[in-house]
Amino acid sequence: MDGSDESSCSAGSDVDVAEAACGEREFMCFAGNACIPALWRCDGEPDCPGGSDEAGCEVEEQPV
Ligand SMILES: [Ca+2]
Repeated sequence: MDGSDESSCSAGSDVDVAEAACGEREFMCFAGNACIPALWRCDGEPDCPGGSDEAGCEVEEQPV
């Protein structure tokens, strides 16, 4: 390794993240890099791959 594998990673990450991230009113799924409207989070229906939009909710988890 001569560090060349890192050359395109860290530089300008702030801009890249902002560009790739979801909007302020959107929630980014943990899997699939998918964005869903924030209102869809914790609405009781899985919208993200794997249902990660429901997994991070602070509401009571359903037993089943
Ligand atoms: Ca949902």
